[in-house]
Amino acid sequence: MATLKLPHWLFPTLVIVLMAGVVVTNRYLQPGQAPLSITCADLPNGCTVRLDDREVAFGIQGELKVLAPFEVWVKAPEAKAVQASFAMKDMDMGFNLYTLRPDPQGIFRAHVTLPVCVTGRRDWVMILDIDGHKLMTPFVTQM
Ligand SMILES: [Cu+2]
Repeated sequence: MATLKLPHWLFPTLVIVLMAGVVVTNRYLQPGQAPLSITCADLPNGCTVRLDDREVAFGIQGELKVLAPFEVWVKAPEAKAVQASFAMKDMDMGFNLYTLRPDPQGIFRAHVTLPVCVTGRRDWVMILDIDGHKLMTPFVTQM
C-alpha cells in the first residue's frame, strides 16, 4: 500500500488559514461586541458613562467642524487600546480610524479631521473602541 504523501505546501497553508480564523474570531466575537449608544449633549464639556465595568469619560477639544482638526480625548483608567472612528448613518463615509495615545496624565488623545459629506449632511456618529468595548455617540458638526 502506498504511503500517503502530503504536499509540502499543505502544512504552511493550514497554519495561515488557522491564524486568519483566529484573527477573524477575535475581531467579531469580542466581549461586549454590542455597541453602547450614548447621547452626549455637549461633547466639548465631555460626558461620563459606565462601559461594562469601567467608568469612562470622553469629549472633544476645539470646534466640531469638518476639515478643521479637533481633539478627541478619552479618560479610561487602565485602558490598553483606545481608537476612534467616524461614520454616518446609512452612508459610507470611508475608512477612518484614529488611535488615541495616552498623554503623561494617562488621558488618551488623538487629533481628528473630518471630511466634508458630499450630500451636505452634518450628522456624524463617533465610535470609540476601548479595549474592544464600543461606544457610539451621535453629534452634529458646525457650519
Ligand atoms: Cu455623509
